[in-house]
Amino acid sequence: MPTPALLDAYAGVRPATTPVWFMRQAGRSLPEYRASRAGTEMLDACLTPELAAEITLQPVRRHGVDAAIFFSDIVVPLKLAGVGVEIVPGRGPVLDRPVRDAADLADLVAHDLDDDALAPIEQAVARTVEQLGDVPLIGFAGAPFTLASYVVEGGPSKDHLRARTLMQADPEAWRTLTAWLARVSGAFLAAQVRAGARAVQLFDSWAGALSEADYRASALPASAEVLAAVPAGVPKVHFGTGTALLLPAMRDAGADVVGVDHRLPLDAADRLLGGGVPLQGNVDPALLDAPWPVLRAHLERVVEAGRAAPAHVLNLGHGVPPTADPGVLTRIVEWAHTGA
Ligand code: 1CP
Repeated sequence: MPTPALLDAYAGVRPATTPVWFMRQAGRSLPEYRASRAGTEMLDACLTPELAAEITLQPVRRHGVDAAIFFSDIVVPLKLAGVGVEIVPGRGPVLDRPVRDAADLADLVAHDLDDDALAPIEQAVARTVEQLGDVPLIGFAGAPFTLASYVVEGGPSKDHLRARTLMQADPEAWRTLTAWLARVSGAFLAAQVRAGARAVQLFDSWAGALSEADYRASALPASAEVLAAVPAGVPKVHFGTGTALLLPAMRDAGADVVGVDHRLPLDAADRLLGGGVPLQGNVDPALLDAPWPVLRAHLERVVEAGRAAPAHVLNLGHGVPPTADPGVLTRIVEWAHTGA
């Protein structure tokens, strides 16, 4: 059987047609997702194997994308470790007990994630892979810095101020926190690979809030631990937003492929990386709502700039907005595969 185009591209071998998938391709942009989720809390859906598998498969059936990404969330390993966390509709992950002092931290890191607790993840991945045929499944996890932002703030934040304060003010507490997050995120990722995920992506969505020096000193080591939990031979993608200044450091954390948001043209990303690194990205999600000729011209520019890299996987610069027209996503896949 030939290697799927996605895996060739992740290995740095440019396939005949550009592989494409979308971050957050499963989710509220799809009516079938909204129907499947009706009456079920987000984290309950993630922990119900049949439902998680069904939702993972929906965008593959509908759009014909080159990869599935496992339907879950970056806070699922915390939930499985017994931490009080929920995903509040319209808001995002919210913790019962944000980590604000030494007692909060001691309470958090007393939780552990054993392999039994990961059973629903392995079951969901195994079910998904069975039904995917040759389409590869991408497993994912959140990077410790981005997770620490939720854990310290207690919920979504814009500037991640409290997390960045802790990082500087109490490096020892920060190391304890990020080492724990690396362990649970790494276990979550390794479980997905054991059950059949053929590539992984580490989301450090908010890493762009850091300077390169702070990233290298205080975020990279824990991210490297998560990536090191993935067996050799499984390609590792590393993604964040606003990371133009961090791309070489994110590669140095142990990534094989670097994801780029819409702010930086892919040829500039290739130059910053010194060449030789397969890239993923970076269609501006705002253009999904533009007239097709405008979007098509943007797609052409993205793919042209991506030729600077050894290989390129087309994706958005960040997740599919819930308001996106799914027909536009299908059209992007057709365009990537046929040029029409
Ligand atoms: O299709 C897919 O991409 C797989 C599913 C997936 C992934 C990869 C979900 C489902 N979440 C994630 C990762 C995730 N979760 C990230 C990293 C990627 C990114 O930056 O988008 C982050 C930061 C989260 C945290 C999170 N979960 C937020 C963001 C809040 C904020 O700080 O702005 C939100 C809104 C969620 C909820 C969530 N996760 C996933 C879905 C489909 C949803 C929406 C739930 C719903 O239907 O209401």
